[in-house]
Amino acid sequence: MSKPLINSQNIWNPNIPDGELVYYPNFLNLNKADELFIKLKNTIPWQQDPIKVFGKTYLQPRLTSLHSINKNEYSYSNITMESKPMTAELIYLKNQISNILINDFNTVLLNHYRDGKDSNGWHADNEKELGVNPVIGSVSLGQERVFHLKHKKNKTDRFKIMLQHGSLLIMSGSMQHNWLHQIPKTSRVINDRINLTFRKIT
Ligand SMILES: O=C(O)CCC(=O)C(=O)O
Repeated sequence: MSKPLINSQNIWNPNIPDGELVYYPNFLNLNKADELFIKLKNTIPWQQDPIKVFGKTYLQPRLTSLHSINKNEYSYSNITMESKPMTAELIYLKNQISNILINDFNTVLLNHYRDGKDSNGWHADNEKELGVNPVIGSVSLGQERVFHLKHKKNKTDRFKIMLQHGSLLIMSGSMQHNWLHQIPKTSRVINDRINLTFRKIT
């Protein structure tokens, strides 16, 4: 897996310490982003898994689906998900990411945030199946949501990115060791959003 090619004008690289992050706001053109949002929303077999928090079981505050080239299981937050096959749209997106980043992603985890009450709590993508310094390619479709990052040790190192429709965020290097990320709830009345995080699971 090589580093993102930082040769386009249309990127944002905040040069954060202890990790690498590059944001491509216009990764997809508007028509393609609209088309993919509708298609994925209507055809992905979304599920809502139970999670255990401090011994109590809740339903995860979003819908998810896991898809893989080679059949894999993936475990996080005490959930083990069985993967389903990649669809044409997921392969299209993986190939589009290859124009920016030569990658060997074999799995994609999709999240559907139905409204502002759906969220994704503070975590790092640091499961051992992802390897030591995982590269994560994260595509956003639909409603813009704020992506928060905070350094695990330096509590004042925090920042936010508004993840827009059709954008791509790439996290790499030691990012998952040193930083946590989240999509918090919002009390604003908002539309739904789909996020796809492409990963390599070994
Ligand atoms: O929805 C997002 O942008 C973040 C998703 C995420 O953090 C994850 O699936 O691990």
